[in-house]
Amino acid sequence: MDETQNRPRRFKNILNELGHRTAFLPRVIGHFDLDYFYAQVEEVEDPSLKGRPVLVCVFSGRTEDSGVVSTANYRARDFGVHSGMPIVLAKKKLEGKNPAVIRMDHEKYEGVSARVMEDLEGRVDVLEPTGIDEAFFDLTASTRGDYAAARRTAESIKESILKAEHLTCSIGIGRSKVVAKLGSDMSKPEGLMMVTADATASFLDPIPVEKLYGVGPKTASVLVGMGIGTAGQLAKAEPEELQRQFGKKFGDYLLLASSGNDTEPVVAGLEPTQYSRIVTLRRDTSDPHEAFAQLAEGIEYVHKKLKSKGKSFRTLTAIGIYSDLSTKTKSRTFETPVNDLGTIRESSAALFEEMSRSAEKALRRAGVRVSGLSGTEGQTSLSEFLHQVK
Ligand code: DCP
Ligand code: CA
Ligand code: CA
Repeated sequence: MDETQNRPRRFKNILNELGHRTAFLPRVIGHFDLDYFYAQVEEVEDPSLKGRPVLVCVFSGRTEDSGVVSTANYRARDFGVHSGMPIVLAKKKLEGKNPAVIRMDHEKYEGVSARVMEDLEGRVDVLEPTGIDEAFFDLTASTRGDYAAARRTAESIKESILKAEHLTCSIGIGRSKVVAKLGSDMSKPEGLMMVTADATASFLDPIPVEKLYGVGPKTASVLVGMGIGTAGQLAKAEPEELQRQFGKKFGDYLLLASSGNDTEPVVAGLEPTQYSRIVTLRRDTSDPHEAFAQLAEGIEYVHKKLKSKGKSFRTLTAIGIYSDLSTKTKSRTFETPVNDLGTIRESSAALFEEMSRSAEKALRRAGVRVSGLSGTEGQTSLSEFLHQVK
């Protein structure tokens, strides 16, 4: 068995303390991403879905089918269905194909995500989650820069997630975050792609610029306008010209990224994917107004949190915990990210009102949660900036 598996925490701490020694080793960076995440979780829960096209959807509630596809399994993607597509259109594409249309259950996916991240955390040197189903990780210290050892660790991660959660994932390994992310993207599904240091330049050469981590559609179209379509061409661009177009920080990043020399470290810690506050009511009540009034502070807390982190959200959830301790939630997803106090107040009041109509029991606790976070004002660091471009 490879020494990086089930490594005792004490050994890991020693490795971390010796971190500075890794400066002499070639970096071994990984990127992990679960395959068709929400839809795969639904397949695991209901095996009868296997083989059918599966759509996980966010219903807006206006008409029976209004809303969008959150994600689809690969069977559905074969017919041209993708994330963000209106449900009506997706159903049209799957006419006669017996699709399963499932309501998104964010709570459930968050739970699976938390367990997966915890497992990963124990198998790598440093874990940096960057979304509900993905993370960067560093294996430089534990593999001492050896890619064969890194492959064994990646395989053990895949096996473990498959065994514990019955989920498949894709992993990319390379000498930088950009290379690792390309590896997991390109090897999907159930993939494992290793790009050794020597192979990096030839690997990157033909890659279209829009596939590079941190390069959004806007940046890509500016680059293409400059006659730069591939990573190979970008790596040969004039630094001054890139700096003029994109500013020094991002211009320099583009040059490094395109040659696999981006130096962004893997930074430990969970990027919160949501903020929430639940309060216990002074007495159990069936009156949504009485409950909501006591949630004012919780709402202000969530709003302050968003402001201080410079984040907006797309999904607002009202949480009700009843006298028998059962939980009920009601969510609303906005077309574009929002973060103002008025919207949070009004929308959560409406959600509580709605929730109370179908509840038989009295509320004991009430809460509000915002999720689907994205950055808003003035990015503070490059890594934060890159996290938003996924
Ligand atoms: N998601 C969403 N709306 C989007 C994109 C994604 O709600 N426009 C959700 C559903 C996905 C999850 O986030 O399951 C992870 O997103 P990914 O981009 O990683 O896509 P998938 O995991 O679904 O598919 P893939 O196998 O391509 O990674
Ligand atoms: Ca995924
Ligand atoms: Ca992802």
